[in-house]
Amino acid sequence: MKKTYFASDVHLGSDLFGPPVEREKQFVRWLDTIKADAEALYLLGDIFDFWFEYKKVVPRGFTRFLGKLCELHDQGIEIHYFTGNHDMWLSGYLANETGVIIHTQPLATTIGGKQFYLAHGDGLGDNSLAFRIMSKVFHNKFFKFLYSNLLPTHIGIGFGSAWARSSRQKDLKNPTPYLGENKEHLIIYSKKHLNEHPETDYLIFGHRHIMLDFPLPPHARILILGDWMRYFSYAEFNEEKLELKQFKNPPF
Ligand SMILES: [Mn+2]
Repeated sequence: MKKTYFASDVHLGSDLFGPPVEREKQFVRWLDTIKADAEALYLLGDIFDFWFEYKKVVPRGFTRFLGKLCELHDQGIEIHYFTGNHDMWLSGYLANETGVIIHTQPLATTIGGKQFYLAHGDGLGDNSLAFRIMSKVFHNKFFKFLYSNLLPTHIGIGFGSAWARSSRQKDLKNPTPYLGENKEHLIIYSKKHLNEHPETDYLIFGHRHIMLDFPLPPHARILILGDWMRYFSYAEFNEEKLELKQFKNPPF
C-alpha cells in the first residue's frame, strides 16, 4: 500500500545535539526506509537550521541529504518542501536541483480521500508584536535584496548561522513543554480553522518540537510532528490511518 510521510524540524547543520553529520545520516537512513512504499513526502519546515540561496552560491554541506532528495524525486516520489522560520529564503535552487515542490504558505490538500491542512506552524495563532515584527523583517523583499547583494557571501552565511544558533538556544535545547489545549497556539488556530473549514480531517504542523496527536471531535485530529533532534519522529498515512511514529535507528 502506498504511503504518505510527513516530517519537520530536522535542523540540519545544527550542532546542538552532537555532530550535525550524524543527524543528517540518520535522517537519510529514514528516507532510505520510506522510499520503498512512499508515494509522497511532505517536509514541513525547518529542515535546515539555516539555509540561504544566493544567485550563484548556497551554503555548503548537506550533500547526503540533497542527494537522497534527488534520488527519491527521480524515483517518482512527490516531495513537498515547506519553508520554516529557519529556511524561508529560497530562490529556485532547491526546487530546480532536487525537484521538490516549494510551499511558502499553508496548504489544504486531499490525500487518499481525506482533507489535510499542512503548515510549518510558525505564527499561526500567534499575534504577538514580536512575531509580527520578525516576520515583517524576514519577509521583506528589500531586506532580502540587501542581504543577498550587498553583504559578502561569507558574512551573510556567517551572520545567518549565528542568528540560527542564537535563536535556537532556548527554542531547541529546551522547547517549551506542551502548554495545554487552551494555550497552544496551534490548537487554538486549528479550532478556528476547523470552524471555517469543517471538512478538514487532519491538521499537521511542525515548529513546536513536541509530539502531539490531539483529537478535535467529531472527526478531526491535529498532529504536531516533534523533531529530529530529540524525537526522530514523523507521521505516516496509508489512506486508512494516520499515525505519529518515531524512527528507531536500525543497525546499518
Ligand atoms: Mn524548528
